[in-house]
This record gives sequence, C-alpha cells and structure tokens, in this order.
Amino acid sequence: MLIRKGSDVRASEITDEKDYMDRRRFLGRVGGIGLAALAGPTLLGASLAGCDASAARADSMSGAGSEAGDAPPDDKLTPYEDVTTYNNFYEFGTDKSDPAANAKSFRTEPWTLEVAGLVAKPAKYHLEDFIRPYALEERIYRHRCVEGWSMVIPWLGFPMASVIKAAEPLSSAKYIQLTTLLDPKQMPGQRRRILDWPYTEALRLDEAMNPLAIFAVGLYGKMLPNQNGAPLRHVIPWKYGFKGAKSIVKITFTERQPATTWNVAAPNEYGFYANVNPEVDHPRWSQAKERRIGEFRRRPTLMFNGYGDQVASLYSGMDLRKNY
Ligand SMILES: Nc1nc2c(c(=O)[nH]1)N[C@H]1C(S)=C(S)[C@@H](COP(=O)(O)O)O[C@H]1N2
Ligand SMILES: [Mo]
Repeated sequence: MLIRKGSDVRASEITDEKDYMDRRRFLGRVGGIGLAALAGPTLLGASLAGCDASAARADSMSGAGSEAGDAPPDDKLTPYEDVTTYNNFYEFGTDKSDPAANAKSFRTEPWTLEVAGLVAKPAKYHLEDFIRPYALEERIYRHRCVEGWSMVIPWLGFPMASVIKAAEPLSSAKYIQLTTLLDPKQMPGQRRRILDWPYTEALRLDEAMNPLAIFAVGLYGKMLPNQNGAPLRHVIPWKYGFKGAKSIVKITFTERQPATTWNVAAPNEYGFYANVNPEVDHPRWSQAKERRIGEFRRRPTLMFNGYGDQVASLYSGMDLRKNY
C-alpha cells in the first residue's frame, strides 16, 4: 500500500553509496531492532541486509505520485552531504550550516522519552526501550521546507501509529504533541529567545495515525546525525518540514489543540495544519514552486507534497485556505 513498485529512483542516480549502510554501527546503537523489518512489506530488508540497497530504494519511493499521478519522473535521493549540512534546527543556530557545526558534541545518550497525557499507559522510557518493539522500515519521502526548498530523504523509522496504539489513548485524546529537548547548555540557540523554547509541534490524532507519519531514528541507513534531530524526530511528509519536531523528549496526548512553536511565533504565516499546498501562498512568498536541493531550475510543488491519494481524505470538507 505504501510502497509503489516501479521507479522514480534509478540505481545510476544514487549517490553516496559508501555512506548508505553502516549497519553494524546503527544496529549496535539501537539494539535488537531492525531485523524484523526483513520480513516487512517495505523491502527495507534489502537495504538492511546490505545486499542491494539500490533495489530497496527503487521500490520504496513511498507515496510517490499523487491522485493525479503527477510525481516528477526525476525524483531522486538528495545526496547525504546535503541532507546533513543544509539544516533547520534553530536550537543550534539559524544558518543552514549552523546545526552541522554546532551540534557535533550534542549528547543523545542516555536519552529519556516521556509518554504523557490522555493515555492508559503513560510512561518514561529509555530511548532503546521505547524503540525496541518496533520494526524499522525505510521510507523515502519528499521533504518540503516552507522556505521553498526540498529534498528527498531515505528515513529509517516506524509508524507513529504503532506508538499511539501502544500508549492506548483515552477516547478524550484528540491531539498529539511532540516536544523537543530543552537544554540551553547544550543548545546555544536556546540561550536567545528566537523562538518560544522548547520547540513543540502537534498533530490531530488521526493525522498522526496515518501510515505515512513516522518517527525516524535514522537516515541513509545510519543513525540520525545530530543536526537532523537525533536521536528521535518525527516526519510528516505531506506537511511543511517545520511540522516535524527534532530531538523529541516528550509525547503528550491532549483533548484541545496544542499550541505549536511556529504558529505562536507567526500565526498569520504558519498555521496548525501546514499541509504542503501550492495554492496557498505564504504571506511573503509563493508556495507554487520549490527548489530541490542540488538542482537549479525550480519545480512545481505538489498538493500535499504528492501524497494526496493517501492523506487528502483527512481534510475532506475543510477549507484549506483557512486551515493553512
Ligand atoms: N526542534 C526543532 N525541530 C525542527 C526545527 C527546529 O528548528 N527545531 N526546524 C524544522 C524545519 S523548519 C525543518 S524544514 C526541518 C528540517 O529538517 P532537516 O534539517 O532534517 O532537513 O526540521 C524541523 N524541525
Ligand atoms: Mo522548514
């Protein structure tokens, strides 16, 4: 269902093959997880087994194509180097190169994660225990920043839905909030009030339950680099990049729609929904096109980032100009 055969990604287009798999280090870090994915439907098995990463990639352009089948024929992976040096992570500075430079010594072990709010099973976990029950899958997703650039990233993660089910939300739970670590000692950006720290994001529970919504612990087959949100971030491919909080320490289930960092910072520019929508401009610029990092010409932005066939029904009956 999630994975379309046939392919937007050709082996000849794949870069950074040497960086792709560092399985021992990755699996060593996350313990016994991962191998279960060999039996999974996503063909991640091929990449985890290290035998044919290109085949796994070729078959796992998740959600490629929208209702109109209008995925550009030339989606290909953004080189690892770009994915890990051109970042937004304001806790480590506001320039694209800051996170890679300033997050080098960020400590992600040990890491505690709290599940709280309207659930039958609130708990505090060591990251390894939190992750252990879930099989890692590779998901190759388009990643569209609200600023107008985009990438294609092979994430390693597991569905947010798995975590939500395990937490057993009460019937009153309608939203899920994700909170980033607050630690000004380690995060120089938090010593300035650029944003209301800690960074928080939130989704409606049904959005978070959509199979495309994942928690990611890696990319390109490796542990998440610090600048990309180690050790755990979430990825919502049909929304602008800011909806994916990095370095998550808390997951809270709520009845009311939670405040979100960017919505609080500039409510007329960043809505709660933040669905990628080429028809709704940002007040200061058009969202009709995007520049894929590594390319020069701009390409059209796709409705719901090209994942409309899988997510449009979440918004049926809603005015997407009002609910931007
Ligand atoms: N905690 C935190 N999460 C964050 C951000 C941030 O500044 N802090 N930036 C967001 C934005 S604007 C984008 S586009 C993506 C960037 O993710 P990437 O650097 O892995 O591409 O992270 C999002 N998550
Ligand atoms: Mo962004």
